[in-house]
Parts: sequence; C-alpha cells; structure tokens
Amino acid sequence: MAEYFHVNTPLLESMSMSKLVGTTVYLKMENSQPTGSFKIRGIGHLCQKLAKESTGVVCSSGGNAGMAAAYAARKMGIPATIIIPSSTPPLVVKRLKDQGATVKCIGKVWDDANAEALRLAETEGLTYVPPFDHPLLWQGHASLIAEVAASLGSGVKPGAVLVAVGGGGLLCGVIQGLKDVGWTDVPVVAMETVGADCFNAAVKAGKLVTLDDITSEAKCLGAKTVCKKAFEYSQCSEVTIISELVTDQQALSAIEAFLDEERVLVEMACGAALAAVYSGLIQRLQGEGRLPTLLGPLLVIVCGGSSIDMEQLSNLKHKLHN
Ligand code: PLV
Repeated sequence: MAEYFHVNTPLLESMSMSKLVGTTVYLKMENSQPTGSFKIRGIGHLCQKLAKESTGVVCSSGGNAGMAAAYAARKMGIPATIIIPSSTPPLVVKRLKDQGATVKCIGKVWDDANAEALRLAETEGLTYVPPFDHPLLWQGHASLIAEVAASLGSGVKPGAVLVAVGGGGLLCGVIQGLKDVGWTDVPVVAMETVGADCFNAAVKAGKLVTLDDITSEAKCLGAKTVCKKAFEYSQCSEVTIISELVTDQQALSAIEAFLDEERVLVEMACGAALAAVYSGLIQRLQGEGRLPTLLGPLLVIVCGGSSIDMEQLSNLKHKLHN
C-alpha cells in the first residue's frame, strides 16, 4: 500500500490573477488530487490511522469528502458507504459509485446525512469518517502548507492565504500547517457564500451558530454549524482570520473566469475562494487596512471539487445569471 493516498500538487503562478491583485498569486492546485479535491489529504490520513482493521467506513458528505473516503477505502480493500443529502447533484452519485461506494441519499442538507452516518456507524459497526471535524483530518490537510513551503523555498512566505470554509476542516488544516512551518503571522482570508455562512455567522455572534437552512448553491460549503476548532481559531490572537462572504453569482462568475483563464473547472465551493480575487475583495481589504497595501505573494488554495461538469455549470448559469 502506498504511504499516502494524496499527491504533491503543483504550485502555479497565475499571471492574470497576479495582475488583478497587484502581487504574485500562487495557486495550490488541489483540484489535481486523485479525487478532485484536497479532502483526500485528511481523509486518507484518518482512514490509514483509524480504518486499518475496519470492516467498512461510513462517511457523510456534500460530495468531496465522500469521494475521498470511497477512494481510500477502495485502496485499502474495504467497503465504503457514503451518505449524501438530496442537494448533492446526480453526477456526484455516479462518481461515487465509480469509486465502488454504496451511496445513500438522506435528508436535505449535510447535517441530515450526518445523523444517518452516525447511526449506521453505531448499528453496523462501521468506522465513521467525518468530513471536516477531526484532528487527524486537520493534520492531513496541513501537509498542503508544508508542500507550499517546500515549493517556495526558504526566504519566501505568503502575504496571505485564501481559503474556502464549509465545516472548517480545511481552515483548521491550513492554520495547523502555518503553525508547523512557523508562518503564524500570515493572515488567512476565510471565504464562504451567502447562505452557507456558518463560520461568518459564528464570528459575528462570538459563539457557534447553527444556520436554519443552506440556501447557497455552494452545497459543499453547506454545513449548518462550523466545527468548534475553527471558531476557536477565530477567537485567539495567535492567528489572524478574516472572514468574508461572496454571493453565489460572484462564486459562479469566478468559476467561469478561472475556467477561461486557467483552463480548470472547479465547483462552487472553490469559486467562493477564487471570487475574493476576481470580485476585487482582496483590494477592498487592502483599502480598509485589513490586509497590507504592499502585500506579499497571495496563496490561493484551489480546493477543487467533483460536483461540477459542463451540464452542472450550465444549470448554475441558468439559475444564477438571470
Ligand atoms: N466539503 C465537505 C462538506 O460538505 C464534503 O463533504 O465534501 N472545497 C470543497 C471542494 C469542499 O468539498 C469542501 C467541503 C470545502 C471546500 C470546505 O472544506 P471544509 O468543510 O473542511 O471547511 C458539507
């Protein structure tokens, strides 16, 4: 068995994005992971630690965590059951089945699917694979910052990191990675869409908040409550997290611009992060003094995602661009 399930992804310089922001923009291309997103880093690590002796794994997911769990389970020779909510597009069901997983669609949003995954873990004795709330996931995701540090070489460090937030697992992993390489003074811009904004709501309220519903099309950002660790990071002085929102329309426009300019198709969850560049949010933060005017290189985590193809893109355009 391979030591890791994830691959070392390319770190690319984007000329067009650099021009927009006025500083070098580096793209960490997590879309090129075997399952199309960063999730395999943490989930691969967790499965190797917790599921070696397992009779099977069960994972609740908006899609990408499930893809990673199905992939890891297949490589480990154990069955995977993936519980998704009805908001997950059919193309993801097909991709999960292609990975050999059993797929069950339960409830409207991820939180509903998760309740069923926890129940199955209990009643069937399966190993529960959480999509974002576990220290082993954060440890696995942290490897992406270690790779960036190695790619940039000594003496170069990002001026800021741009990241999408769903349940907060990627954010926790990125912060852990920044701590590991001694970059705790690098601010993190944490992006969500309006309607999938549980982290922003918690930051504003000063406590964990459970959203009534997920109304954004960025379903993979659609956890109703952010994980406690992400909230704690937002409250501590050790790291700087700037929580910002974009609209679904801005996230979709970002996906389209990224496809045109970088020739890569990513899903809405990732579009939320890219929109910070394309919508001018980074410059706005500089104007407000929340990011330095002379900003060092901007590191964009291109988290990727499988919930997108040409048909889904055209569905989203139809829904959002009218
Ligand atoms: N998606 C999770 C949670 O969904 C999932 O089950 O796949 N970018 C992409 C492409 C993602 O799939 C996700 C999470 C994120 C960003 C956000 O990561 P998180 O949840 O660790 O903050 C409900």
